[in-house]
Amino acid sequence: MKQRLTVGQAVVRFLANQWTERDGVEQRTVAGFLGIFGHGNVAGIGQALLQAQRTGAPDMPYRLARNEQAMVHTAVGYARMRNRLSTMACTASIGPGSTNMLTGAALATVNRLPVLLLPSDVFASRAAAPVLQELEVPAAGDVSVNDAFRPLSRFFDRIWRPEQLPQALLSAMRVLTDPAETGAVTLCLPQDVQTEAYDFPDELFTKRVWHVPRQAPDPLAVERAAATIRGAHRPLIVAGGGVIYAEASSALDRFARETGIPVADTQAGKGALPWDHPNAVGGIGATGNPVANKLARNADVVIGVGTRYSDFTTASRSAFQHPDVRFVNLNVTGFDAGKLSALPLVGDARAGLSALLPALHGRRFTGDFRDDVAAWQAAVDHAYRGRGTQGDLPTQAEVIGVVNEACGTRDVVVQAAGSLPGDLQRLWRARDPKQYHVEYGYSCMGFEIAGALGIKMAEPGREVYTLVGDGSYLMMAQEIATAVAEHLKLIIILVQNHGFASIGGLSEQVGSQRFGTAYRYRNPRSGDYDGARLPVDLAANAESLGASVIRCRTIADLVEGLKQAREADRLTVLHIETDPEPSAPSAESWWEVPVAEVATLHSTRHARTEYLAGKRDQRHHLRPGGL
Ligand SMILES: Cc1ncc(C[n+]2csc(CCOP(=O)(O)OP(=O)(O)O)c2C)c(N)n1
Ligand SMILES: [Mg+2]
Repeated sequence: MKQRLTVGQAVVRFLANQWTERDGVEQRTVAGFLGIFGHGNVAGIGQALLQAQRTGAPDMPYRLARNEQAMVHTAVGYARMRNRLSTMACTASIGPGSTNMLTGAALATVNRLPVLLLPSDVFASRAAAPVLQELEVPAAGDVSVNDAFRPLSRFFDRIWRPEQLPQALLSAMRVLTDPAETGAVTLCLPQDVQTEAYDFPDELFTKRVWHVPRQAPDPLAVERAAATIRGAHRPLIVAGGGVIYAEASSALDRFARETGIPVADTQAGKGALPWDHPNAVGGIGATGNPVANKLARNADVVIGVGTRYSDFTTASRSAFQHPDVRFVNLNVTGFDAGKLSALPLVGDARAGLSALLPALHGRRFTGDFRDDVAAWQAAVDHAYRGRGTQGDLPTQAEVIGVVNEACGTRDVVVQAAGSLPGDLQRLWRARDPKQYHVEYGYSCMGFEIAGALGIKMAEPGREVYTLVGDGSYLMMAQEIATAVAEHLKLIIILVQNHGFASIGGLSEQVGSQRFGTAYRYRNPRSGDYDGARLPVDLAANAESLGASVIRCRTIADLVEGLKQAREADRLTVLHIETDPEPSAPSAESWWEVPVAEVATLHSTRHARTEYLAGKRDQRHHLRPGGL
């Protein structure tokens, strides 16, 4: 039997019948569509979604976003909250609508998170070429702007003819649901092809379940890894996002308790163990804490679980200083498992930890890190209550402390860029594996509100707090209007410090004197942005988008405001001005940012000397991982 459908209708019907299953639990692979219509998709995918909504079949909800980059962030937030087992499809018009999704595509792929992107494409027929917004490449007739998705996508295809669709859809689903391969999956749909009818075979639309296996690592590799760990004196576990996606917290808890090995976390791994777990030592690396970083410096065997070892995690490869340090990496992706010349354990985090533990034959390590952790937690307490340098302005650490204490165990905090991710990595006390959502693979300004929206869609029962700097807010605040339209409640804490506190500090560190990082009037005399504060009122801006806004002047106002926001049933923005000076204790770590080799400025020359001193601790990590 065949079904005569347009390509748009076939895509929607097919997606409504895709299910992902792990551990016996099924959920929709693509839970809904996010989109913005233009001439590229209004009559194709748009018609198909309308038909679905009007007739109730297939069941495919549609939500209108306000910016295409943002809608990919929303899909990413959704996918991360659902541990990569469910996501959203994003439909965009041709040209700018589609290229606006490029940043989102990169973010999804870097973070190993599934999103299905359906950029519209120029006419396959070319009868009216060039269509509005078509890129014309004189020497290559088959190139469109959508080719820019190729390096950003884990799967890419373009459907020039309807009969190409079935196989492309199956390939797309395979990659989307494979935890080792997943990321942005892009199917380009030319605007005419979307509307063309074809007799699609019935079986394309039968319910299909994509099983996500818990692949166990190779038994021989487990034996080798266990022998390496048994021979260690000071092992350290680095828990990354893979622990959380694999729902391996209980397995890690058991592994850590029974072996006594301390567990440090990365940005994506925070919450893998609760902050007060006896083995938890908190954040590692450039934005970590001194206790985890001291353990890293001295570790002889580092067990990476579900981590991609970003430069923040490895302190630009200066974190691990033991002369004989070796790595054992458990990761579902072979590429990540092999990093730092590790002994690779390719497999699911839960299955891998469960296989590794018995192979250690009861080997226990007696580290003496608890006193250090207690001293560090006292420093966090102090930072939560600390005073700043600028009169009575609250510090960022105080803001984090108040939000942390307001957060219930199941509530979620969201962030992505600026000085907040580092402070959160150091100071946030996570109590649940799904509580901490800092997008730090792409660290994309503007993710905060749009991503939080996806998290709320995935788990409407959880309170979602998103902390957003003024810089990030100015890049992408418009999804407040989307949240308002969808009756989705977020609590947004808008941290106003009049510019880039993070990059301002970094600029100073590299000798660039905070050049071009303040949101102030340009001073005609100095030529710099060191004039008066701008008459910008972001609280009023949020109000204009439909948010309920509370202006907080003091920390006490914020405490009270958070209480009101929790009780409210609508999206609330808490606006607070903070001291731009750093307020979290130092990580006692390093991050490589290169400094000009020659310069006439004294500040640059001084910074160059510091930079070279930091580089002396950088390691290659080429030693084979096994014993
Ligand atoms: C899209 C994007 N552009 C540029 C950057 C580089 N960048 C990182 S943090 C930052 C400033 C962030 O400002 P704000 O949100 O106010 O946070 P603050 O630094 O003040 O904490 C910039 C420009 C980035 N991460 N993302
Ligand atoms: Mg700022």
